[in-house]
Amino acid sequence: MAVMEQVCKAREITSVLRVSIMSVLPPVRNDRIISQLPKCFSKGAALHTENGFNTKVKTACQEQRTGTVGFKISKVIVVGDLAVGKTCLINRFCKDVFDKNYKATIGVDFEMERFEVLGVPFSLQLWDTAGQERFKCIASTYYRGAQAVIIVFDLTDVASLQHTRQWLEDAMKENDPTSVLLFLVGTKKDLSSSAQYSLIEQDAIKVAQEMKAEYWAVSALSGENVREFFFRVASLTFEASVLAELEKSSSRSIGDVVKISNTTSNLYATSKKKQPSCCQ
Ligand SMILES: Nc1nc2c(ncn2[C@@H]2O[C@H](COP(=O)(O)OP(=O)(O)O)[C@@H](O)[C@H]2O)c(=O)[nH]1
Ligand SMILES: [Mg+2]
Repeated sequence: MAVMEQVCKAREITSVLRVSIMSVLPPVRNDRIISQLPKCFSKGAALHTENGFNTKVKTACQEQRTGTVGFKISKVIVVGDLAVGKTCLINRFCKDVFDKNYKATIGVDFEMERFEVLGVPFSLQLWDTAGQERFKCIASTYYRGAQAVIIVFDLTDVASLQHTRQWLEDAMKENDPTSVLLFLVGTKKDLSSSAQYSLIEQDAIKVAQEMKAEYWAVSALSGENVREFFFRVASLTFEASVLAELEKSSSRSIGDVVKISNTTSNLYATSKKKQPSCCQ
C-alpha cells in the first residue's frame, strides 16, 4: 500500500476509535471546557507567564494534529503531610463539596476529571494520597508515571511547608524530573489573616522557585482559587503533552511514517507532507 493510502487508513481507524471511545464516556461538562490559558497565580513562581497557549499547540489543535493526546489520561499525584487538606481540595473541585469532619483517606483513591482543551478531549486522573503519609514504602507504584505533581501544604502550618521538599524528593524518585510539572499549593487560605498570609507566602514563593514549581494559594472551604488552579494544571499538562507529541512526530523520518500492524500503538503518526484531499 502506498504511504499516503496508509496514512488515510490510519486516520480513518483513529477517527473510528475516537468516536467509539468517546461514545462510551459521558460528555465533557460545560464547565470543563478550556479555550484560553488561565493565568498563573504569582508571576514570581509560575511555570511560565505567557498570556496564551503556545502557538504551535494552538495550530496543532486547529489542524487536529494532536496525536494521541485526545485519548490520553494524564496522571496527577497529590502529596503532602497528613491533614493539610489534600482530599478536601480534590473534593471541592471534583464534587464541589466541603466536609468539615476529618476522615483520613484509606486505600487508593483517585478521581477522573474530563476536560476539553482547545477543542481536544483531555482527562486528568487525580491521585489522592491514601495513607502513604504513614506507609511511604508502598508509595512507589502510586508515584510512578505522573505528568504533574501537586505538593500541598497548610498555609497556617509552617512545618508542613518545610516538609514539601521531602515530598518532592520522594515523588521524583519514581519520575523523570524533566517531564513532570510541579505545583506547590498552600491550602486553608480562609484561616490565615492577611498579615499571616503575606509572611508565609514569601517563604512559599522561595520554596516554589527552588523546586521550579508553580505556586498557588487556595481554600477548599470557600472555594477560592480552586477551579482556577485545576484549570491551570489541566491546561499546562495539556500544553506539555501536545508539545511532546509534536516533538515525537517531527523526529520521525518520512520512511517510518506509518506502520499499520496489530502492534502499532500510535495510529496517529502523521507525515509532514501535505495530505491528499481524501484525508481532509
Ligand atoms: N478551614 C479550612 N479547613 C480545611 C480546608 N481544607 C481542609 N480543611 C480541614 O483540614 C482537615 C484535613 O483535611 P483533608 O483534606 O482530609 O486532609 P488530607 O489528610 O491532606 O487529605 C479537615 O478537617 C478539613 O475540614 C480549608 O480550605 N479550610
Ligand atoms: Mg486525605
